[in-house]
Amino acid sequence: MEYRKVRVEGKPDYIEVVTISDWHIGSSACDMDLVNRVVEYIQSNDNTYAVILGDIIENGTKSSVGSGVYEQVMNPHEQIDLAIELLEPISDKIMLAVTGNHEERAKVSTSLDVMKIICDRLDIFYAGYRGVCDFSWNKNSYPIMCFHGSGGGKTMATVERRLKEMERVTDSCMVYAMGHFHKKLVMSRDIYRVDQRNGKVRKERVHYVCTPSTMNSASYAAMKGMEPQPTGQAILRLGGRRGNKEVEVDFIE
Ligand SMILES: [Mn+2]
Repeated sequence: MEYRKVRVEGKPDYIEVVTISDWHIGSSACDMDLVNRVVEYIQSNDNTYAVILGDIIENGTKSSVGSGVYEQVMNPHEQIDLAIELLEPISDKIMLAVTGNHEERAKVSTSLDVMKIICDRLDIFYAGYRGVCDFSWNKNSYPIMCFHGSGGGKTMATVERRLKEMERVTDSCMVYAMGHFHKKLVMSRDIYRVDQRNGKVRKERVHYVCTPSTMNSASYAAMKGMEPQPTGQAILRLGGRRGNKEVEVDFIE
């Protein structure tokens, strides 16, 4: 499992981490206006960082599932170029990236790791399928588990289960972040953590966040008999004092 420690400069009251996910660049359903607003938000706000959770490009291929290959407005190579162009102005604020099943399509048939290519071009830390991005300042630490998500998520109950399954992999994170399902879901629960350094047991709130996509995927929702899907991107607002860390979740919509 890849791990990246991000030491935040100064002593801000809070920082923000935008979860960039499921842009599906190249799909006719991609809301480019929303994508541009997400980039603009990250670029223009101080103490605002980002992580990439995958499915940045649509990457429809001849062998990929569904009719996406016929519904994309540019080919995968053009999608990679556009993704790099869009991410370039904020690349120094993107602290970690994981790949999604749409990038994986190229790997399955050609071995090419599209997300690695994008990250190498922009000098972004690439964690492969999953990784922990740990923001720390003011002697506080906020580890965020980043994973694209996998499998079907037709109901909210499935998405909830998938989010909580991440905690079986690594149980010490403060936020478990996922995309993939194109659903908006924010949950939290309190647990006691053993603080061996201070010889205490501390209550801590664990957060589970599924960020929606930037896709107006009405036809997909119709085909699968699902309710209309929301669009947007989650903002994790990390703050609070030592021993009383706080996480709030907002959305760019
Ligand atoms: Mn996906």
